[in-house]
Amino acid sequence: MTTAAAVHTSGSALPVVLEAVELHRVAMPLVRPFETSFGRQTARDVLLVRVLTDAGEGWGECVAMADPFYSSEYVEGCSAVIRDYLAPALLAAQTVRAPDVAGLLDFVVGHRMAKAALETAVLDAQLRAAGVSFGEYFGAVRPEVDCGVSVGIAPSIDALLEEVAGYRDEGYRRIKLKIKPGWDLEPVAAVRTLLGPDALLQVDANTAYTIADIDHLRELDAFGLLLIEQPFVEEDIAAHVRLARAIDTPVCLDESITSVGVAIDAIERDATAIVNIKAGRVGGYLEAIRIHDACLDRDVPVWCGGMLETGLGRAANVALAALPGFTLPGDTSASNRYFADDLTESFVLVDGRLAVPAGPGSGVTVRAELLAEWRSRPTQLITRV
Ligand code: NPQ
Ligand code: MG
Repeated sequence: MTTAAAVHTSGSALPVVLEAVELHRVAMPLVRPFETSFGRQTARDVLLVRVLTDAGEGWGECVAMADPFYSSEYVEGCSAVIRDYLAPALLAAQTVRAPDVAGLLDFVVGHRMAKAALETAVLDAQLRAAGVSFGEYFGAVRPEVDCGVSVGIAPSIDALLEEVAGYRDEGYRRIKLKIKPGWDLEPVAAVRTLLGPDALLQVDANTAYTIADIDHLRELDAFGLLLIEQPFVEEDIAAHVRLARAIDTPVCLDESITSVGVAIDAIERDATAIVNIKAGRVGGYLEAIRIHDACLDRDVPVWCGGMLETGLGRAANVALAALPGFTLPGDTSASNRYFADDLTESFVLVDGRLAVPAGPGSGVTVRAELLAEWRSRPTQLITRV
C-alpha cells in the first residue's frame, strides 16, 4: 500500500525576497566520451543558476546540453532567456515562493529547462532557510534509491561488453543501452548473454527510428527488455501507439513527455506503459511530482531520467527518485560514472544505491574552488531594473 506523495506547500517554507540572479558556466570533462543517436559528447557544458535572497542563496542546475540535439533548448539559449525574460520577471515579483514560479514565468512559451533551473534555485533558497530537505518536501518514502546506468554507443561490441561488465561489477541494478539503426539487435543480444536472463536491461533510441522500423524493433522482443525508450520523434505520440500495439516490449516515453497533461494523454492513448521523468524537461520538480502522482494514480511505473547532472542536479534527482511511484531503477548514477571529481560532494554507489541527501534544500554544497577552476564563461549578474 502506498500513499500519494503530497508536496508540502504550506508551513514548511516561507517566501523569499529575490535580490539577484547569477548565471554560472562550467565545463566539466567526462571520464569517457558519451555517444548517443544524436551525437558524441566529451565534456559537459553546464549552466548553474544561483539566486540571492533575503533568506540566503539557492542553486539550480539547468539540464540543457551545449547543442539543441536532445531537445530544442541548449545552454546559450537558456542563458539568454533567463537573462532577458525569466529572471527579470521573477525579480519584478520580488517576493517569490517556488510553487508560484511557473505561473510567473508562464508568459514565456516553452523553455522548460531554463524555467526548471530557476524554480529549483528558488526552492533551494526557501528550503535551506526553513531547514527542510528536498526529499522531505517532495514526499520521499525511502532513504536511498536504486540506481541504473546509461551506456553509450561503443566503438565495438567488445568495448561495450567491457564497459557493461565494469558497471555490473560496480553494482548498478539496471543497464540501459543507447541504440540507433545499425547499433541495436547485435549489442543488445551480446549484453543479454553477458548479463544473463534475469538482469534488468533496457534500451534508449533518442528518437532515431521511424514507423518503417516497427518490424525491426519487434525483434527486440527476443531479449526480455524492461522497456524501449523514445524510438520516434517527440511530437509523434501516434507512432508510439502503433509500436506499442505491435511489440511486447513496453514503450517508455522520454522526450515526448513535456508536462503532466501530455503524460496523461500519452498514458490514456497507450503510447507509454512506463514514464521517464526528468524535472528539467517538464519545467521543474513540482511538475515532475505532478507527473509522478498522475502515473501513480494510473498504476504506471516511473523512473528518474538523467542529463549528466553535476552533484547539484543529481541531489535533486535522487530526492525525486525516492517518491513511491519510482519503482524502477533510474539513470541516477554515481558521480564517477561521468566525472573524475564532482562540483559538490560526490555521490557514491553503495550496494547499487545512492543515499537521498538529508541536509536542507538540495543538501549539497557547490565547491567554490572547483566552480572557479572549471568556469568557462564570466559569471553574469542579473539585478532588478
Ligand atoms: C536520455 N540521458 O535519457 C539522456 C540523453 C542525454 C543519461 O541517457 C550531455 C547532456 C549529454 C545531456 C547525452 C541519459 C547527454 C545528455 C545524452 C543527455 O535520453
Ligand atoms: Mg532518454
